[in-house]
Amino acid sequence: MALLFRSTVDSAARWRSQLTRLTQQLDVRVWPEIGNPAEIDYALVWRPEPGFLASLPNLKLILSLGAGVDHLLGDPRLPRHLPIVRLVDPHMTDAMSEYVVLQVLRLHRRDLDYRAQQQAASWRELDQPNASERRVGILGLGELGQDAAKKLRALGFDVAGWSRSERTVAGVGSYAGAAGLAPLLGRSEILVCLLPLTAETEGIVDARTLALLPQGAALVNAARGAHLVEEDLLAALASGQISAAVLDVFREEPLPNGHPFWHHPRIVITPHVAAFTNPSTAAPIILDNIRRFEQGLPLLNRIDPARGY
Ligand code: NDP
Ligand code: OXD
Repeated sequence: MALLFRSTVDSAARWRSQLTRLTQQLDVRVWPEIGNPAEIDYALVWRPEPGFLASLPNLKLILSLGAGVDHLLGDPRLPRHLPIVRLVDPHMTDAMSEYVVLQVLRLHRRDLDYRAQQQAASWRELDQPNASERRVGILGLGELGQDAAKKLRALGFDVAGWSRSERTVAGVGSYAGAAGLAPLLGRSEILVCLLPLTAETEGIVDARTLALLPQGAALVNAARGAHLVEEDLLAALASGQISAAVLDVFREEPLPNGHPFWHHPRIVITPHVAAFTNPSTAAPIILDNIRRFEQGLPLLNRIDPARGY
């Protein structure tokens, strides 16, 4: 049995050593040295080139190296008849919640204002609401959104989330479907995007969405760059409708030189690092799914290509 590894992230050596340490039954092949493509049974991939998976004639299972699968479903030649599983790693979920909590606290505690004051050597106390008075809204109440919601709730924030179907998370408000979006936005002083990128969610954070937030609201986007209409954010920041944004993901990555986000005083940028895929914890999860496949057991975290996540 051969497992092909291909990623745009420079992590092949660590993955090879983790995978081979955990199993002797798999012949791990790292792209581009894949040998005979007809021998590949499983593909563990991040952003493979479009058409690449279709070039493996005996592929049985596609495993995403990330939680998101938009990097696969955007391939017009993707072998959609094959099962596709995504990565759900509790350590990655913790990492995303760390990121969300860090950024929500940064916005709540007016860190950007205090940094600007420090630049101006200005000593001035700013108004500070309690966490219980700060309403946080999360777009996407899945694996990541639910965990972030619980951790923000534990810090005392007034949290609600939005999903396709109604979700129950203790102490967290739940809004669902198209009808639930405007009410969720209307109450969100800090909006966090943790949606998958699908045909329905692309461009969801646009001028209309931003206008429905309370004036002076802030945005955290840790999902995908294409959720955000970048010009609309810049316009909303210029008008004061939005007071600040923290962005981990961008339409073009790396964010190009000269992009207006780079030097915007009210935008914080991180380079798509909110939640890393860590081979030491992710490899056993991936191998467990391959074992399940071999034994004919139900796969974990299988995605629905028609739904897009
Ligand atoms: P899940 O599939 O577990 O959750 C997705 C959530 O979004 C669900 O609550 C789902 O609703 C909701 N949703 C999907 N489509 C819609 C829609 N049209 N309207 C309303 N709600 C919708 O995904 P995860 O939480 O595991 O991951 C979310 C995304 O985070 C990933 O797809 C990826 O893009 C991004 N990510 C970013 C990382 C980074 O480092 N920046 C790292 C990891 C992930 P329902 O519950 O009803 O199904
Ligand atoms: C993911 C990511 O989807 O890191 O896992 O963006």
